[in-house]
Amino acid sequence: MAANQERTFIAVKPDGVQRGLVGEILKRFEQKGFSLVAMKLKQAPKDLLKQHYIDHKDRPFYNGLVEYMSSGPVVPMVWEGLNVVKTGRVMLGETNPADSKPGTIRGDFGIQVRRNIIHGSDSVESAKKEIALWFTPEELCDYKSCANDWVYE
Ligand code: IDP
Ligand code: MG
Repeated sequence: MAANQERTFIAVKPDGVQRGLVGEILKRFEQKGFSLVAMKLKQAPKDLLKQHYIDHKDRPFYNGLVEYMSSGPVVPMVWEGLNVVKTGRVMLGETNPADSKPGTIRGDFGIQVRRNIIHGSDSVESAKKEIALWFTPEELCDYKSCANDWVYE
């Protein structure tokens, strides 16, 4: 896999969808230069959300997190580009919006950790797992963005 074909899983959470932030979030990833590989609007079943957050199953906030994530539709997406996992996390900000700098998505649009607008994979390995959990292989579009010739040297 070429380095600039790294992929990450990003999802606008129910609060981000309800607050009309889908376009703003798409805009930030597009303007950065990353390529959109897949996207949908989905009312996620609880089983899927429990699996998505399985690493947190023993945390006190696990059940509340699954309730929050199932409280409305989410917008799961796959983005591609050089270091997109790490850079995506920087663009999101810290887990708690209160600790997130202005200029980040959580820093600009959120206040509380339980309403932090957006999910992003924390490693290439978890990105692979999350993409496989939320999308079928047919839903992932393989194409080269014409902008890549200008985004990368
Ligand atoms: P991340 O989303 O920045 O990767 P994680 O630690 O993986 O953060 O936690 C997953 C999600 O669980 C967070 O995005 C947030 O929605 C929720 N969460 C994390 N910590 C807390 C907490 O202390 N109380 C309530 N919810 C939390
Ligand atoms: Mg996480």
